[in-house]
Amino acid sequence: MTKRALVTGATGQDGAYLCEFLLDKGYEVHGVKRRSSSFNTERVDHLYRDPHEADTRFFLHYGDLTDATNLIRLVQQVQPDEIYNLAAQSHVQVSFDTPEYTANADALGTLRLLEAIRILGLADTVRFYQASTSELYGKVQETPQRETTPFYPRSPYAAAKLYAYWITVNYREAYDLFAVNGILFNHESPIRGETFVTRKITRAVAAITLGLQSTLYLGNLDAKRDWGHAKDYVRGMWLMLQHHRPEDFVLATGECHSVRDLVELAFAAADRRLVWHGAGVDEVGRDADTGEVLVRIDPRYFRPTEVDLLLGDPSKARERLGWRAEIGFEDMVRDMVAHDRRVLSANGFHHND
Ligand code: NDP
Ligand code: GDR
Repeated sequence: MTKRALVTGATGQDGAYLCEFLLDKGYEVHGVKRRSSSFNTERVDHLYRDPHEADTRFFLHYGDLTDATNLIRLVQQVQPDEIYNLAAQSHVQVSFDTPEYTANADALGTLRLLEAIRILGLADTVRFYQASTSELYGKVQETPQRETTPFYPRSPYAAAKLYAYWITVNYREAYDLFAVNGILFNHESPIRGETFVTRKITRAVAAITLGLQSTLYLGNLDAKRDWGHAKDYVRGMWLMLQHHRPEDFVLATGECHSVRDLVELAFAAADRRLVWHGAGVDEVGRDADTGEVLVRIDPRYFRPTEVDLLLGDPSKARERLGWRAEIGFEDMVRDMVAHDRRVLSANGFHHND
């Protein structure tokens, strides 16, 4: 029997990798996309086939996590075996500007989807994955962070995701739903959104080295993250839903780097060596050979409350799921810079922060 998956957030970074992964496994995949005035399916266009063709296994449906009736109809129509809830307003800094919307989509959106499953009487048959996050640890209480580390959210995004985490646990306990939280540490790729710090840096390095941009403006260079590759992490999501019982898992590499390390590495991938001068908001990154200022600080990118350090302990996922991160940080950054150089050489550059 062909398995059927419903993926919210299918047009995002993880959604695109997950849909491809599930199609390769033989699934019929139903993605949810939002109505937009411009095309927003670029990341999954390569998966799409004309629905009139035989053997089509990838479908896109309009939907929104703020629209309960739409979600009920979609779950009813698709009758999925597995639901992956990846849709979210996923930008931490933006959540300080749009806290109510973020709570609506990320917290209540998760509840709406869980309720759709319950109302339709599918709690016995559906398996549900919730995209939880290392941002839950926020002001960290223990390092490295694992499944038992207490949460301390530091943004409207993290607070919304905290609700989503607990409502997922509650539906598992109250209704026996196979519902799990993947507590995923940062994961990136060449199709990462352009305003997250990794992709912002690799695009800027590409643009600077192609002569299309002069300076990269950043916020907190000292923040440290455990950065893995999205391709590895979507495999982990699937493994969680194949496990014999519903449990929450951390996915991480177990290694962390600062934003500063990332900038240096990205420039090195384009054969430019960076040296730092000054301190605080006056700190600059200069080209070691020419002295040209390539990186400056813009306090606009400082967050009202910051998460200083995230480092995950993926032992449980390794032991119980056989999962590990295979793509290393340096290879990933080099690949992202190379990708952005190819894209910008072909299409040019528009500024985006
Ligand atoms: P992206 O921002 O790339 O993708 C988010 C997706 O959600 C997009 O498809 C977006 O649509 C969609 N979306 C946003 N709001 C709504 C809404 N109201 N209704 C329906 N769809 C909506 O995120 P990622 O792929 O990086 O992350 C996937 C999930 O995992 C998110 O929930 C994120 O919070 C979480 N997460 C991500 C981590 C990471 O490091 N990447 C780590 C831990 C958790 P559109 O394309 O139209 O904008
Ligand atoms: P994060 O990712 O907040 O960890 O959330 P992001 O890449 O936005 O920030 C990482 C760190 O870099 C610092 N930083 C900057 N960040 C951005 N975006 N732009 C800058 O100019 C900049 N300068 C420094 C930030 O302050 C921060 O400390 C991501 C998202 O994918 C979430 O959805 C997910 O839940 C978590 O990862 C795990």
